[in-house]
Amino acid sequence: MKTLDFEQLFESKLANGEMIEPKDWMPENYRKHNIRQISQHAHSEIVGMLPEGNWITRAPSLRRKLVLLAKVQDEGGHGLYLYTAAESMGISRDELLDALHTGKAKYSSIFNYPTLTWADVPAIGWLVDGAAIMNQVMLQRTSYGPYSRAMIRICKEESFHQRQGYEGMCALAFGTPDQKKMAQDALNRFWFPTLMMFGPPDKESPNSENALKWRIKRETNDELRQKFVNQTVPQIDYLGLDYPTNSGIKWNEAKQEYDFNEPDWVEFKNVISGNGPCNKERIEARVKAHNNGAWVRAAAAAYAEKQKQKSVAA
Ligand code: BYC
Repeated sequence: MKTLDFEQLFESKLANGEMIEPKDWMPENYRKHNIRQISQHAHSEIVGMLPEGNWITRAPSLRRKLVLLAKVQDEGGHGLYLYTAAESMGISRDELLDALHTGKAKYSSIFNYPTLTWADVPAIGWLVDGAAIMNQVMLQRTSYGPYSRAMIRICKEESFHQRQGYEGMCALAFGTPDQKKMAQDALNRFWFPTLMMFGPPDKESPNSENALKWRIKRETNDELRQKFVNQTVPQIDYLGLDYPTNSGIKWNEAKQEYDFNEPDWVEFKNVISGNGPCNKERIEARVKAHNNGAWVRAAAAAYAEKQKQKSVAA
């Protein structure tokens, strides 16, 4: 087949809502776009383990410790599914991790903020996992098969994460006055960084046009941000917490949705350029974990080689 025929086949698959699979022909820019997004997503999962992992030893009860441990492990698993999906596009795990460790690849801005009190753990489950699901539900129908299938599995686990977070917020918000104060403080600090997770406003989002054309994304950054606010404000009301200062949250009767203030996009640009409160600390922790894990990778590779030799000999 000529390239033109391949291209027509690719376009017709997209038009018919069919998945693009690893062995299918695809435009080079489609491949690069997916590698960028899927790997950024994978990096977000494994860097996202750090701020919460920090609280495992200090969880207030055995039950909370078990749940948090399971959640953080799930995130490691999500990273693995996503790295594997990215690798199916012809890039190696080493190249992907090297890009993270040298600061070439991005990961979600949210994980460059510190977790200062225990209330930040349920707030992350509620808000951060809530925002992640809002985005990921659409990604279950993304056009690249391995990414779509990874997202279906991840979404199931993220739903559990979101619920455990909200349940933890209920325990604090309906607890003692000091616990309620902690919950309020966590909401105040995480509100705007969570809104940033959806990416810059549509008019300043260079990747959205191709992402929508290729059905990698099916909804825009602004559409998802609005959906998230509409879903989350009634949850704040139920908790009996105040809206964060300067959030501008107000019901708009005509539009049947909540108005809200945009986050500080200058702060966002700073954070994704490596200058957020915890960027340096996060990358240092990742590089240290990677170096400490060298012996595990070497042992796994030696075992795999031995198994291969055995099967050739048999
Ligand atoms: N943080 O053109 P745009 C999770 C970058 S966490 C950092 O709109 P796009 C979890 C963007 O990469 C959630 N960088 O880009 C939860 C681009 O730069 P490059 C992780 C960001 O790709 C709990 C530039 O800004 N989820 O799951 O169309 C615990 C312009 O943006 C951010 C995903 O990654 C950001 N917030 O849209 C543990 C979902 N926003 O690459 C883990 C998959 C934008 O051109 N990703 N940038 O240099 C996506 O859906 C999209 O990539 C985004 C951005 C909506 C994030």
